Amino acid sequence: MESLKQKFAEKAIALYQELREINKAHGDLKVDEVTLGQITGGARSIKMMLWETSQLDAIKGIRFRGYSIPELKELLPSGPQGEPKPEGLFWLMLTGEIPTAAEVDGLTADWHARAGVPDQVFKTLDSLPEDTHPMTQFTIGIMAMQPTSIFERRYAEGMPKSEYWDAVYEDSMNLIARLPRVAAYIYRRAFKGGKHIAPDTTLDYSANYAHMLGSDDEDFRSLMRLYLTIHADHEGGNASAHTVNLVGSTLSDPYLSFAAGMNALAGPLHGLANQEVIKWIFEMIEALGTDRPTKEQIADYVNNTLAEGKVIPGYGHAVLREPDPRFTAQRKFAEQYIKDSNLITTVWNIFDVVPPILEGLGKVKNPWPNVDAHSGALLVHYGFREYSYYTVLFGVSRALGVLAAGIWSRALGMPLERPKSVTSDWLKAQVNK
Ligand code: NMX
Ligand code: MLT
Repeated sequence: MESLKQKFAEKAIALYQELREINKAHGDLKVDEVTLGQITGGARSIKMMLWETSQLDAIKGIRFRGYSIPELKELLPSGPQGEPKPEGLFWLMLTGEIPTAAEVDGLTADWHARAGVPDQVFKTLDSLPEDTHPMTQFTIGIMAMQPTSIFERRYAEGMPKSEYWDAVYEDSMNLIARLPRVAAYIYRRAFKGGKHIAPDTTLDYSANYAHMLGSDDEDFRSLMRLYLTIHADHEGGNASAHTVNLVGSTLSDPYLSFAAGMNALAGPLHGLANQEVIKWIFEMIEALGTDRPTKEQIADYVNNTLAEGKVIPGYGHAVLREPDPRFTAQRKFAEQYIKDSNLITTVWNIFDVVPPILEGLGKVKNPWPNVDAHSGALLVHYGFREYSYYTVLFGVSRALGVLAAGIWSRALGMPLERPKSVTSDWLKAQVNK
């Protein structure tokens, strides 16, 4: 059986040649225009990077190598209850091919073999105050693994450019393999009195992570498979992916670039929104004195939040203009696995209430829920109430997409990323031309 690395190399070498020729023949082809509003408006929609692993459509949502989430659920090798294994998605993102069950099992085994975490990482984490935010612990844990970077060592030894992708591949595989252990360690030290649980190498990537967090529930394992699959990638322009891409383009190794991306994910307008959603719902339940608020009560609470000048977490998106298919996938999961939960019913009632209110503001471009609107309620259902941890789960999943994309970037010889900035005087001069 051809290894993942061999398969990737074949595809990448062919695409590298093809892109060189396309660039030579058509490098001057105009593919986009930039408006003044895009410069002052967060660079929305400006096409400025290659990202092989997934592409986002404003209406249809995310496609991983052309496949929608329902298609991935159909096609990727899955766990016993039918939820796709993220190992399969990683394979797909690197090769463009749906792997066989044997290939996915091989990747699970490879990651188990690479999963040893240096003791120094645990010592570093143990030196932090226990109430350090889990995302801060996560980036520190990633940074504490950086001294093991193969890319850094080989670069210092004079590795030629043609080998960059190989070293990035090795670092990325090691990092992905180690992340669940580090992430579970953070959870157990922050919330379970430091009673750690050893990995179980008979389990797949998601079930083993669930196990180390403290759950061997079959439904929770299924949730983790789905969760780690759907959060993995959202094309290259989102803040965490773009950060990993930017930092990686300086030839910082995957530990450095992934840690940088996780610092972007830790912001409340990005990945931290999953913590903010459940915090906001818990506060609403507390304020209203009921754990099953009516739609009228929810509407009042939403209006109060907006009147206080805050955003409704879990709603809106910089690209999407329809409900996020990742929200829909989680809703379907809840419909299938969870019967009569007040919290999940509340999430669905919020879905009925919030969009018309946001639309009524007349400025929100997308009133629909994003991925973060649903994930917390599912985690609470399975006993994970410590919402400050939720973005770490997002981060473990995001590693799969951004690190796969990082391997592609080095294989395709992508240069240092360096877009142009302008001053307000320059902008004014354009207006007055
Ligand atoms: N609640 C209240 N106001 C909102 C919301 C919302 N959920 N979404 C957008 N707006 C406001 C936004 O603040 C802006 O107001 P102003 O002009 O006064 O500054 C206006 O609507 C226009 O913003 P948009 O162009 O619609 O949104 P933008 O692309 O700038 O931002 C988000 C996208 C996702 C940052 C924004 O929708 C938001 O803040 N949502 C809540 C936080 C959230 O759920 N983030 C998670 C995103 C997914 N992820 O995991 O990364
Ligand atoms: C993501 O998954 O990265 C978020 O939905 C944000 C984005 O795509 O901009």
